[in-house]
Amino acid sequence: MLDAARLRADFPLLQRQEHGRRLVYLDNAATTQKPQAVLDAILDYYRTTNANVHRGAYGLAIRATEAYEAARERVARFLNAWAPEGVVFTRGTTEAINLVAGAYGRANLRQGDMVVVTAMDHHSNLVPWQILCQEKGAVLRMVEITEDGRIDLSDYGQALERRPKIVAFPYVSNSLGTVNPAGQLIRLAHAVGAVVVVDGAQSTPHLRVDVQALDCDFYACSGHKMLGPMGSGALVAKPALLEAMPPYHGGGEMISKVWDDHSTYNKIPHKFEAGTPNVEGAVGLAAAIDYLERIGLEQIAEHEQALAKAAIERLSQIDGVVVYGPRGHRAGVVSFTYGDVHPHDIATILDQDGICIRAGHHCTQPLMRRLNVAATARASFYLYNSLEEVEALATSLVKAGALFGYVPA
Ligand code: C6P
Repeated sequence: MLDAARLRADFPLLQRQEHGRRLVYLDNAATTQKPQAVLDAILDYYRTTNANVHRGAYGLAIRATEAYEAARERVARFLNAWAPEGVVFTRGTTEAINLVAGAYGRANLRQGDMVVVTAMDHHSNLVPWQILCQEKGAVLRMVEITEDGRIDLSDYGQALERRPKIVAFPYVSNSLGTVNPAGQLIRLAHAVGAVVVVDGAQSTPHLRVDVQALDCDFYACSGHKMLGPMGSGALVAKPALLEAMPPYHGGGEMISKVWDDHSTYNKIPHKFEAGTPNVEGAVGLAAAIDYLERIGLEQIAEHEQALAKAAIERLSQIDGVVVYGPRGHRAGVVSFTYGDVHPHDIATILDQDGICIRAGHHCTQPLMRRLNVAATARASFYLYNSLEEVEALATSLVKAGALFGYVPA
């Protein structure tokens, strides 16, 4: 396992206390904390390089543009993108998926066509497709999940028989921790001619991802879930698809020539980056990637899997606790309920012990309905978490249960 105590020292916020207690931050699927290296990169950018990009003819603006484009190349290398031009900076996964639905989907979907999503999709990979299908008179088909929280491959196969135009799924579920067999799902979807959109919000921070090996068509990710700044993220796409797509937002930077009544558009990726971009976000994201790669994505994945395994074992020993999602191979996300104690009460009580977990539907309401719960409590781990923190979670949870009359087994 990683030396979590040593890594923790890199994160200024984790040196703080909550309610007079050592901070145990277990809400990494929502957002991660930021290492000093990322904070330094952002500050350094503003101290030495800040100017608007792609516009100025002076040295400072040229250096700002270089920093921004170097960040794009860093993201491209990290995910083995087809080309840097295939990396569009966005505010995160949500905006990336909306871009695909709004630009590719609007141009290519016709009445009666089908879009396939799954019952474990985050609202960000569901609502944009709902809006698109409603607008186009297209059919939205939701693939079911199995009892143990995996995509039901037989239902997936049946959905593909209708030859959908677009298939969208999460590589890793934010509510269940399921790591979906992305390569297989993509191959099957391509075999029926579908374009595949992978929601990489929870895979990019935690697994080694190679989009060319996956051979997806669009891949969306969020910088803030991988040690980077809020409001940073990317859509990674096959350049030919981006070339053929109409723009998403109109404005400065995305144009080539503008006449009174029409415009021609810039080359990719700028065609999809209207307005002044989040340069600080891109620079910070590149620094976050440097940090992650120094540790190694394989090592991070292994570390989190060990924490999740320990958490599942430990929480399952507590009478009344139900842990959701697959056993065996999964990501560092552990969703659970404790008898009839409301997950929000669990989170509030744990907070008093300095432990931050998320409670709610995690933006996966269709999934919650299938689990027959309104909400779950969720602990999600990252490279700075430790087995001691898993133990602290369990101890605090038992204390919370006791307040509601539950006695540990
Ligand atoms: N999930 C969570 O606590 P944004 O907000 O655009 O960075 O990411 C959206 C998103 C899309 N897909 C998946 C699988 C996600 O997990 C998320 C964000 C957070 O689980 C906030 S709801």
